[in-house]
Amino acid sequence: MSISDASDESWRPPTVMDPSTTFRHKVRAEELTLAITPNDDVFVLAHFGVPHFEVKSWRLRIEGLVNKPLALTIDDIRRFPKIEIESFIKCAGFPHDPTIATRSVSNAVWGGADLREVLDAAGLDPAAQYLWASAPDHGTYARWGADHYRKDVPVTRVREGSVLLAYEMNGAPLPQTHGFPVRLFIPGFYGTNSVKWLCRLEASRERAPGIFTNELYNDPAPDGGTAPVWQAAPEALIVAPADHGRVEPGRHEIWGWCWGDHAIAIVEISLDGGQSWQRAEVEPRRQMAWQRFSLLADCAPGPLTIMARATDTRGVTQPSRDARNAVHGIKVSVG
Ligand SMILES: Nc1nc2c(c(=O)[nH]1)N[C@H]1C(S)=C(S)[C@@H](COP(=O)(O)O)O[C@H]1N2
Ligand SMILES: [Mo]
Repeated sequence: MSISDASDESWRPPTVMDPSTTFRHKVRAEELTLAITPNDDVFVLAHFGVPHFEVKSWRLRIEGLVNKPLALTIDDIRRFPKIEIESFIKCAGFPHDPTIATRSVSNAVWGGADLREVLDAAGLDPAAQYLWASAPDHGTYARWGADHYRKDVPVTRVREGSVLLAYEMNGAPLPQTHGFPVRLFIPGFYGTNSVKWLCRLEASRERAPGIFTNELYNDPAPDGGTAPVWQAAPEALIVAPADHGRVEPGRHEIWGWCWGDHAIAIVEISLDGGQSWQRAEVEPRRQMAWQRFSLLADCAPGPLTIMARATDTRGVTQPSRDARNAVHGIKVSVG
């Protein structure tokens, strides 16, 4: 039987979905006070719910355009040199609507094997352009249904390095909800691409078929077609003061986190609904981590709207509205 035969179930272990409906977890922006998000606070998004299977029946299969197909156990993966990358993870938001900003973001240290090395061991065919990454979770999400979760990543990104077969988050084994035992982790790409509960990587000349690559997570492109939701756009999130909170009149530190596939060079803060902007301090980026920005500002009594706007090292700035990375604004009352 061909490995690409859809009826071949051998690529995945017997799986039970629990819960078997969309599972989300998220803390409020003002709770993201630590540079490294504690594991319990890292947001969770699982379209179909959370799959459970026995690790002893789990393998990561690497096949398709490779000279030496592999079926790796967790111990096999741990034998590759372990690398650790501090990186933000940012959800793209609604898979079918790029105009809504959902602002689910966290920052963690991801530990695992560099996929580039694992592909070298499998003898990746130079003709391969994409890696199809599949997981056994299945069911329905909103009005869509699928019998597995599959994304693809360009081989060029994997060759740049630091794309992980991740088995640790902040030094601990991956929690079940975050993809135990192994997930793909692609620093700089939107979270949707970092396939959890990874079971299969297929090297191909073509992009992967399926709703998560063809229908969902595709943005309208200028040429009238669509573009895959891969690299994360620049964005800033205000942590303090808390949205809808109250502060005393006087000087306050306005601060938060900013991130993007490219490092953030500038964050500007507006205290007047976007009419005027002041430059905040932005800390330099460590690896692919989010960066802290801050500004000391005088807050006079009354209602106050605070906005933060990031610009990356290429000069790309956040749109003011109708985008997944639209400028974040909060309202506080001073007095
Ligand atoms: N197998 C699988 N991987 C998945 C998903 C999923 O539903 N199933 N959701 C994706 C989405 S949309 C996001 S934003 C990230 C979230 O990762 P986290 O839950 O560890 O924060 O996982 C991605 N990987
Ligand atoms: Mo997401």
